[in-house]
Amino acid sequence: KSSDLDKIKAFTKQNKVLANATTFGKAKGKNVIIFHLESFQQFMLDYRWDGQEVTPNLNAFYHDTNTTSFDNFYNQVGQGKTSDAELMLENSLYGTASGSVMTNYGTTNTFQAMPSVLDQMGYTTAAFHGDVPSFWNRDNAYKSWGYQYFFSKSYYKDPDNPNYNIGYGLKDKIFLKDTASYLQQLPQPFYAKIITVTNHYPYDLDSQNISIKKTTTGDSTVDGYVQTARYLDQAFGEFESYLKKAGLWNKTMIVLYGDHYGISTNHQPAIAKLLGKKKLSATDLVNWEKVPFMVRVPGMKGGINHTYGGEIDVMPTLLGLLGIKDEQVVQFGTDLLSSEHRQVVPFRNGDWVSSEYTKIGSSYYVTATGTKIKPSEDPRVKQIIKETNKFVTQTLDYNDKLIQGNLLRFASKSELKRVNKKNISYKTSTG
Ligand code: GP9
Ligand code: MN
Repeated sequence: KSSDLDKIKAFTKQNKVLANATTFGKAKGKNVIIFHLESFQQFMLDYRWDGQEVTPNLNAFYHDTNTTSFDNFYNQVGQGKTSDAELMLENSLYGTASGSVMTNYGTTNTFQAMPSVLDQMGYTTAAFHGDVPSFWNRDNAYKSWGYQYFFSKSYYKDPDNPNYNIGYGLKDKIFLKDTASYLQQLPQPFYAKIITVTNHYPYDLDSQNISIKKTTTGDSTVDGYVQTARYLDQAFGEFESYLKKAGLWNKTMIVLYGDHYGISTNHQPAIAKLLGKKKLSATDLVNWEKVPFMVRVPGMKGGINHTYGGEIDVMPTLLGLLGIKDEQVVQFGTDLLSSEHRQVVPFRNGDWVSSEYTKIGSSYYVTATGTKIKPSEDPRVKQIIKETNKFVTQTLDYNDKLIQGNLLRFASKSELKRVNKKNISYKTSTG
């Protein structure tokens, strides 16, 4: 019903925050690149192994004076993994409690996604990925989101060459080389999303691409992770030099993010070894869900930002930097750069982290120290936790109603411009 949309609109309006006046529009008119770091976790940044930095190029980007880097940023994916991350980043909507929204609703639902919003501002929009287009139903979901182009595997040179592939698709270095030449041909300003894949479980790599020793936790599903993370880092380094050569580096807002964990918390003994800890606390395990979120805006002073947030907050944050008033019909996240940003990060299972407290199952902790608390012992804490629980439950509940009922279709034409899917085709000449 369209009145259900009104209720949800009222909820997100009420949670909406004021833009940050000093950063609003700092990237206005610039190209945008969203660079997806597959399975890449925050702990890898500045991590040292075997006497070396594992990811020197990403570390340099993390500390670049023009990069704003978030170190309390969490992945919030559910069963939809990569596809949930993509959905959150570009729609500020959560995945559903089970399954993948891109797969189950990507073809039929109405969306108001970054590509279609930027298309209306005169941007060229394109997604790049070295796997077949049907994975996670990307070919259909991207149309619904308004992507003008989707360069999937068959657009690349000799895509089925066994030496060019590993795991789910093209090796990142091979993939990024051709991606860079396509990028240079796009009319500017462009909005481009680039999805890497080599740093994916089971972290296999051909010997010629190995440049660091495996870790020695003794857990064979974990120990190759540093090797593929290093490979991803080198691939990013090469991509960076392509962009510099093409004169794109300083004309582009470059966003890097990790989509979800690479090493699941089923591997606690190995995680403890990687972190050099005897025992892991409950909050160590929540912190394990942190992923990078870094935004480099040429000419804008950056730094490490400690605000608590997650993937749901990316779209409003980027719209602010681009100077686009985010009067989106519905966004469940808020601008991380706004001083009014509510520092609560809901997870898909109903747990949450805030700058003050953390909920795991029915237990509560002080986020900073990991100390377990009994909320009932302090009326102030009890009240905050009650309100946070209410906010998180309501957010996830409204989100699921919106998606399952395809409620955005009830938005008026003036608040949500529809994508004309008939004009979009991702076919190459070879099919
Ligand atoms: C495949 C890739 C993997 O195309 O994006 O998705 P994931 O298994 O990480 O969800
Ligand atoms: Mn993934």
